[in-house]
Order: sequence, then structure tokens, then C-alpha cells
Amino acid sequence: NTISVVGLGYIGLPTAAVIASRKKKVIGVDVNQVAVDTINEGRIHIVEPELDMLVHAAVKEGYLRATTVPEPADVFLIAVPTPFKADGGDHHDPDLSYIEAASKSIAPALQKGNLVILESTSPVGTTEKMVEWLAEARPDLTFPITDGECSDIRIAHCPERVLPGNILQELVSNDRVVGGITKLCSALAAGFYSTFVKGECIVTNARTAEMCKLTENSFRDVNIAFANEMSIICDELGVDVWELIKLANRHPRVNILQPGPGVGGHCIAVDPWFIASQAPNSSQLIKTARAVNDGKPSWVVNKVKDLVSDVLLATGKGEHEIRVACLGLSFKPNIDDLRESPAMEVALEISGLFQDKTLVVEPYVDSLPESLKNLGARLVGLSEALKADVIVLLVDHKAIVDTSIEIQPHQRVLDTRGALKKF
Ligand code: SAJ
Repeated sequence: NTISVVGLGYIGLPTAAVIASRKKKVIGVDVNQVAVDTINEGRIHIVEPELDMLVHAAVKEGYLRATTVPEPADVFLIAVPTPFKADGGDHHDPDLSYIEAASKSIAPALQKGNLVILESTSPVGTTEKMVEWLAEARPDLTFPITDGECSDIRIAHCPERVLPGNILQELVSNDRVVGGITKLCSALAAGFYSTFVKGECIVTNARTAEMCKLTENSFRDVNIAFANEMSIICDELGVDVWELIKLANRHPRVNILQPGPGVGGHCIAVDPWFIASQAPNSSQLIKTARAVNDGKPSWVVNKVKDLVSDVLLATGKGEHEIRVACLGLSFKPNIDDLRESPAMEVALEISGLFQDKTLVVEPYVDSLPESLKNLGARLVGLSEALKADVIVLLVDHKAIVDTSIEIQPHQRVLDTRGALKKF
């Protein structure tokens, strides 16, 4: 059995490596020649714990090989991005062009009996569209339409659910929702996953599987928005939101998530829009949650401005003497991914407001992004940052929050994650 994984990014490459580690022949396909070359050298182009060792072993033992041109296989797994349309303005419509391009690229390699599984997070109806794209490209083959009819090609959706930073473990241990175009497609796809997944593979139809993934991430976004809204209300009312949430969560049916400087990453802040874009009038709560979470970075920046004014008043210092320190830049703790990061958004705004006076701590990078450097922000160690007049904790990296910090009377601290040990 040969498995082809199309799209060798954060989902595709770990999936390819895990399957190859089970001594299955895997052909990885990606349009990025550099990624393909890197993988064929047994190295990786993304950051994920333990992935480098797994890929190295799989390539060395001959189970994993990458290419830019799809080749015949028994199972095709499509794991390409589904971003927003660039010209969408405020509409946030999903861009399915990567899925369309991937479908068209595998079409010439398809053979009777193949199973094609879409793993990319997709709006409802995308798997059905994939069937149309494939059928158009291969009129000589039959594709699944309704139950009871046999087709040459079997097609299903099985959304990935892994957490960046813990992908290799979750790929194997998480339950999977498998939605085929027909019952036979579902059963075949579930059978495929059960060869490397220890979690349960639960069968449904393609549209429900698509909606299930969007719902999981929207649920998390709405719950974080509630926590973020509570943090703003508590700040106004003089209540410690962290203590409040701990206490409320002692109720057996309450489980509030944690407030922060906003919601980042490539999924939680994106997927709710896929629902809102298909049902705009009925997605009021989902859209409001997005607005609350997207508004949090500006709230943090305004708090920092207030704290700076406070220091100026209390110390009589001139504005040019003030130093503001941002602790953390990544979109969540203990990873190096700065893309779509609310911490980065806050640090950029602060660096713009306090040019040449902003210090940044980010244990996971060797140098600051150009955008921050251009505003005169400096990458420093934690001990230097802790001497700043205003200290803003943006990411609860272990390396930062494990340090107890001693605050001088003239210093002000904004802990957006409720994680600093102060005394
Ligand atoms: N965040 C909070 N408060 C919290 C939890 C998270 O502010 O209590 C923030 C994080 O700091 C980060 C953002 O939310 O900025 C997203 O982080 P995350 O850890 O919640 O999620 P991701 O984006 O790394 O991964 C999510 C996961 N989805 C769910 O937990 C429902 C993962 O299982 C999905 O596979 C992934 O999205 C995806 O690819 O869709």
C-alpha cells in the first residue's frame, strides 16, 4: 500500500512521517521545491518537537520520499491550507484554490480503487466540490455520489485536530471524525485511519465532518472571547479575573478558558469565519466572539499607555527616559511561531508608540522581525527587560513565567496571561 500526502506543512509532514514510521511507503507532494529538497535530505522546514528525528529516520529507511509531481498511490491525503480570500475585505470568505489545485494535480495519477481524503479545514460542501473537480479532470473514472452505487474512486473528509506543539502525540491519540461521500467511502477511510490512529475513528457524512471541525474551533473561540470579555469587565470592577475563573470553574458544569492578549494562530481565529461566511445572518454570537478577541490587543495597548502615564506622574521621568518591555511574541506559549500572533500585534503597536524605548524578550528567536527592528525595538534577555518601567507579559513561555520577578515601587506590570510570579 502506498500513501500519498499532498501538502507537506504543519499537518501533512507530521502525518506523512507518522505513517512512514509504521513502515508504509509514503510519497509526500508539495509545490515548494525547497521543502521537497529539505525533506529528501532528511531534514524539516517547519518547527515541531521530535518531528526532525521522525522525518530523518523515515527518509533514511526509504519509507518517505518527497516530490513536486504527484505519482500513483493507493490513498491520497490532501492537507493544504484554506486561508481567506485576499480580496475579501471584511467578508473573510474562504479561499479553496489550494484544494482545487491539489485535486487537479492528483487527478492524472488517480487509478480505479483509490481513496482520496481531504484533511484541510473546509467550509461545508467542499468535499462535494472536490468530487466535482476530480470528476471533471477524469471523465474516464466514476466518482461517488449516493449510497448503494459503487464508484472507481472513494472520497471522504477527515479533518485534522492536532495541537501545534503536540502534533505527533495527538495525531495518534486523538479520536477522528470521518465523513465519506457515501457509507462505503466512510468505512474505507475509517479503516485507513485505524492503521495508525489509536483514538476512535467515528463515522458520519462529509458535510457533518466539515461542520464538526469548524464547530470545535468556533466553540474554543467563543469560550476564549467570554474569558477575554470577563477580563475587561473585571479590570473595570477591580476583580482579579484569574482568581474569579478559578473559582467559577469549581462549579461542576462551568469550564471557562483563559483570557489573554487576543487569539492567534491559523485556526481558531480563522475557522469561525467559515461558518459566518456561509450563514452570515445566523452567526451573531460567532461574529461577536471574533470581534471581542480581535479587539483585545488594542485594549492591551491602551492599558500600557495608561501605565506609562502613571509612571511619568509617579516618577517625574521624561517620556524619553521610559522603557517598556514586552515579554513574548509567539501566538501561544513554548513555540516559535510568530505568525498571526496577538502578542506580535501588541509589540508592534507599543514599539510604534514608544520608538527606540521598547525592549522585547522572546526566548524562541535569535533576532527580532524587521518590522519591530525598524521601530527601534531591541531583543534583550529577561533580566534586562525586568528593569523596564512598564513590563507587559504577552506570552506565558515557561522560560519567562518560571522566573519570580521582583517589582520596584515605580514599576508597573500588565500580566495579560495571569501567569507571572510577582513578589
Ligand atoms: N488561547 C487563549 N486562551 C485559552 C486558550 C487559547 O487566549 O484558554 C489562545 C492562544 O494563546 C492562541 C489561540 O488561543 O493565541 C489559539 O491557541 P490554541 O492552543 O487554542 O489552538 P491552536 O490554534 O494551536 O490549535 C487549535 C486546536 N483546536 C482546539 O483546541 C479546538 C487544535 O486541536 C486544532 O487542530 C487546530 O486549532 C487546528 O489546526 O484547527
